Amino acid sequence: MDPRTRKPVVLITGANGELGHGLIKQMSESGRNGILALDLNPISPEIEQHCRDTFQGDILDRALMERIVSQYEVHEIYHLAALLSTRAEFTPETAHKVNVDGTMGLLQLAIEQSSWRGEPVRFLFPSSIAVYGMRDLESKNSMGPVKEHEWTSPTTMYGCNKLYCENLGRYYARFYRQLAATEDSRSVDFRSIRFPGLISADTLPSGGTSDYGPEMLHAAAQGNPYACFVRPDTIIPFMAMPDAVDALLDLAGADVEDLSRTVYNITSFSLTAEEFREQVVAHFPGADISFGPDLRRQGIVDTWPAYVDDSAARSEWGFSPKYDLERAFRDYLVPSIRRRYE
Ligand code: AKB
Repeated sequence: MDPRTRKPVVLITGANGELGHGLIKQMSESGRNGILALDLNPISPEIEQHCRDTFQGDILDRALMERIVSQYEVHEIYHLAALLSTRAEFTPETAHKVNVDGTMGLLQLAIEQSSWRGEPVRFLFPSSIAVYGMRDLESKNSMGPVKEHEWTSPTTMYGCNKLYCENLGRYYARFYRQLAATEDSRSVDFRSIRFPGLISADTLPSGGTSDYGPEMLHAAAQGNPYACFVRPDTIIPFMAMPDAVDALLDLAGADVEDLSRTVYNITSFSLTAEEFREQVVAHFPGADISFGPDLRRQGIVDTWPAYVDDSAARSEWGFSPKYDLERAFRDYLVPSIRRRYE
C-alpha cells in the first residue's frame, strides 16, 4: 500500500461499553467495513472479530490519538467513551477530563480530518436525559413530555459535561472560527441523541444511575436477590438497546438537509421502578427484588424527567422504536438474557 494512503475507518471510542457492543455488531452485520475500535480496557473478543483494527488506550493520550490519525483516515466518529453519572460524582474532576476534554480532543481531530478530506467528518455523540434538572418532584410529576430546550439545569457532573459537549458540538458544526479573516470552510457534521436509560440483554451497565432497571433484570435471570436503590414510584424513560443502536445509525444516515437541530430527544417507554419489578417478576416468577433507596442516588434520578418529547426525532429523521414495554421484555430482553445465563 502507498504509505501516503491512510486506511479509511469509522472510529468508535468506548467500544467495549454496552452501546459500543451493540453498535459494532449491528454495523458489521449490515456489511460495514473499516471499524476502528478504541477502549481503555482490552477490546472484548466478541467485538474484536467485527473490527478492522482495535486499540487499547485513553482518549486523553495525545500520542495515541496522533498515532491513530497517522495511520487512518477517519470518516466518521461515534464517540461513546464517558464516565457515567454515578461514577462521575465520585471523581468529578476526572469525569470532566474524560467527558469534556476527551470530547474536545475528538472534535479537534474531526476538524483536522475534515480539512484533509475536504468534507465534514460525521460525529455521533450520545447525550443523555441527565442533561435535564427538574426543580423538584412536583415539577417532575406535573410536567408533560419535556422538550430539548426545557429544564436544562443538570445537577450532576455527567449531566453538565453532556450538556456542554452538545453545545461544543454545535459550535464546531456551525460557528467554528467564525471571526477568522478568511472564511474557514472546516466544520464537523455533529449529531447527538439524548438517550433515556438503556437496557441491554448482553451487557450490564456500570457507573450509571439508571442502572437499577437492567441490574434488577440481570440479577433475577441469575437467581440473585436484588435491592433496588430507588423508591418504587421513581419514574424515568427507558429504551431497549437495539432501538438505541438503530437510532444512532438512523440519525447518522439522515440527510443533513432534513435536520433542523444538532440534538434530539428519543424515548420508548416510561415506567416506575415498581412497574419494572412487576415485568421482571412476570417473566422470572421467583425473582427476589426489594427496595432499599439510596437517598443520594434517588436525588439524582428525581431530577430526570418522567417523559421526554421526541417529536423532532420522529418527524425529521423518522425515529420510531420497535420495542414498546411488552415487546422489549417478551421478544428481546427475556429470551436473550435467559440464553446468556443458561
Ligand atoms: C446514567 O445513568 O448515567 C446513564 C444515563 C441516563 O445517561 N445511563
